[in-house]
Amino acid sequence: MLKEENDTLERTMVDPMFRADVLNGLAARPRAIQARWFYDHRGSQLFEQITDLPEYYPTRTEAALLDKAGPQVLEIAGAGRAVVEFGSGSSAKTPRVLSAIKPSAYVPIDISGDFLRESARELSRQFPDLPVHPVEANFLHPVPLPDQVATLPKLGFFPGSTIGNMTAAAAVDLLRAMRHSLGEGAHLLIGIDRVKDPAVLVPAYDDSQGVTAAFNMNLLERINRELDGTIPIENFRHKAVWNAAIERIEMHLEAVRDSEFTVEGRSFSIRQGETIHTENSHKYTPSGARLLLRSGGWTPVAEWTDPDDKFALLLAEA
Ligand code: AVJ
Repeated sequence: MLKEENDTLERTMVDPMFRADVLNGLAARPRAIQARWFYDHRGSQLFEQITDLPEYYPTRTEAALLDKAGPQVLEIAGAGRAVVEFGSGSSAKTPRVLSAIKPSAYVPIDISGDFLRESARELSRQFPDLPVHPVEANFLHPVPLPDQVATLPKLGFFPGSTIGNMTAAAAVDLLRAMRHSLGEGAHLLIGIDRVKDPAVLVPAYDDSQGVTAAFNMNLLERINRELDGTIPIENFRHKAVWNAAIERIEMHLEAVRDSEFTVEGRSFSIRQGETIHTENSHKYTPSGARLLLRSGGWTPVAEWTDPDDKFALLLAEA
């Protein structure tokens, strides 16, 4: 299918999972909608902008760690592996890893086929000799890998502290699923954000330019666009809070006045001060991160951090 045709189709198509999650989430108490729905076209653009913000340290800190760790990962895990990236998205960090690790194949796994094919094409341009085998799948469940990489040792790659979006319980399930997907003898290279001073954490999720606010608010705009919603956007504001007990940043959309609206014909109301919980970003201490990996069936074998210990890259073996 041509790219243009595909875009047109997509604009008129609504993901039934999005619809169900929004309707259930607005009816639930507390109200909550999964963070995965941030990433429509506009949301993905805004996230790209977030990664460049002065306050948002994770992306650039991890990029430097990947450069530092590359040669050592190669030493420990060996060349000739199939690099399997979970939630490859736009694969922004992938070239850093591929050039250092000298893999025999690259397997990007993503739930969004459009992103996947686009980034697979881009990667093939940059690494013309590297076989790329994209897999469109939900990696929360074990994913059968392509036959072409069956006999190769695997290196899983899960950057960006994406695991932080999950509760610890869900993260453990995911790590186990990855272990199943990758098999015996596999390694996993994973980025995990650190617990730190809320004076650093909160601005990373509530930046001075308001990009993160726009990212959060875009979810309401997406609901209005795709689900025929009448949410009065100006009645909501972005809120980022550090939940110290659970060691996570929470993003909410807070009603600044009592509001009523409909989504897909269903009526909802929210009182001033009540919120819709839209994202968790769990942070881990050094021992917490290692315990998480071990709980998911992975043995930590190496770890890299920046001088301020803002972010960690961990290598583990199955
Ligand atoms: C892509 C989930 C790692 O939690 O830091 C950035 C998403 N949300 N700013 C994060 C996000 C608000 C990001 N992850």
